Amino acid sequence: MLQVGVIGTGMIGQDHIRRMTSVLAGVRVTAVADVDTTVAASVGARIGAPAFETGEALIADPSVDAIVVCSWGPTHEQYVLAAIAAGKPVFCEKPLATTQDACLRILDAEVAHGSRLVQVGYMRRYDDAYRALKATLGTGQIGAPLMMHCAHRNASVPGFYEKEMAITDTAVHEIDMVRWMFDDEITAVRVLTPRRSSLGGELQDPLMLLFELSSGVLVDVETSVNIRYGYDIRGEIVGEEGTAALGSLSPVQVRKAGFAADPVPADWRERFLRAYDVEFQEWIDALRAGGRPVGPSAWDGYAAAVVSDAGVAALRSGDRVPVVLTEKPKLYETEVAALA
Ligand code: NAD
Ligand code: ISE
Repeated sequence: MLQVGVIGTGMIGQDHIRRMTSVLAGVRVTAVADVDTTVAASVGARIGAPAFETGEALIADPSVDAIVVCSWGPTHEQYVLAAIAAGKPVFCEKPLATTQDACLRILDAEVAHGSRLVQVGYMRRYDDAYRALKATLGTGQIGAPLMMHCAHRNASVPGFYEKEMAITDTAVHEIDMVRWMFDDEITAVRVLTPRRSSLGGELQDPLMLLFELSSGVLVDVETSVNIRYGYDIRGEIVGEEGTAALGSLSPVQVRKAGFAADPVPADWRERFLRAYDVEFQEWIDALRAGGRPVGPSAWDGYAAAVVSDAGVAALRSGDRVPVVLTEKPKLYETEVAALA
């Protein structure tokens, strides 16, 4: 049984605790921590796990074999570094850290440790629809890929959400997905700002991002975070001989009064429910089998942060901003993600 401590017991922390306590096999949540100690105490009481005063105390506790970090992005670095220093595996929700310099410090610490400990929560790699899209691309039936059109739509976002977050918090999922989908790196980013939706108040929403890949493939991503009608994730690859797109997720379509309707999920919890389950079960199984994570690595977290930083620079300047990655440490060449 893998004994897990969860740092950050907000929305996604509670959702991951629910899946680790009621859905998945081979895992037990043995500790929780949150800067909001009242929330941590109440979540801990619900599952019979102690709430620690600090994340560092949780990481050091012998009842914790592995750590899940679900606190706010700017706090990820300190907990991931503390987990590496303790030699314990750590699953960190996205983003790995909020700056590329912080990600580099994590890479350095993991490389110094000598083997992988870190996995980043880029769950689209575990989604049935994205996996089927990647498999279809791999068969060659649509020919060589030329472009991909993506949309990332949220019904609404909290008041503290700022325009850069459409890149660093939202489109960062497409950044990781695209690198994985095409086994390629993004080499430059442009960001266009269409007419502003009145539903987002002062927020510059939507945005249109354009990624260039080293193969020449172009990917456009629309982020609309006040779309109201639901949580809608779209993706279509255009190949030389055909196209392939994420399909409808609903097993039922209602036809009534002259309309045919597919339900749209309310939020990420509903849309990626199964992807999160598969992501965590594979993480748990990998740790129990060999002690090392095999999913999205600290390198993937770093690469996403560099592209995301370039996106923010492109948004501010209106220019095309090149993406420059540091040399990939050997550790991430040899410990290849099993999900390639
Ligand atoms: P949230 O605000 O609901 O929860 C975050 C929790 O972290 C809060 O309870 C807060 O008190 C706690 N926290 C803040 N600083 C802390 C610190 N220093 N130490 C311990 N706890 C601290 O936010 P959320 O929506 O659950 O998001 C949390 C993380 O998960 C973010 O990094 C976010 O990007 C990520 N996330 C990922 C997905 C996904 O689809 N993979 C979806 C939502 C959120
Ligand atoms: C949130 O943090 C997520 O990761 C969701 O998947 C994304 O759709 C949303 O825009 C983010 O705020």
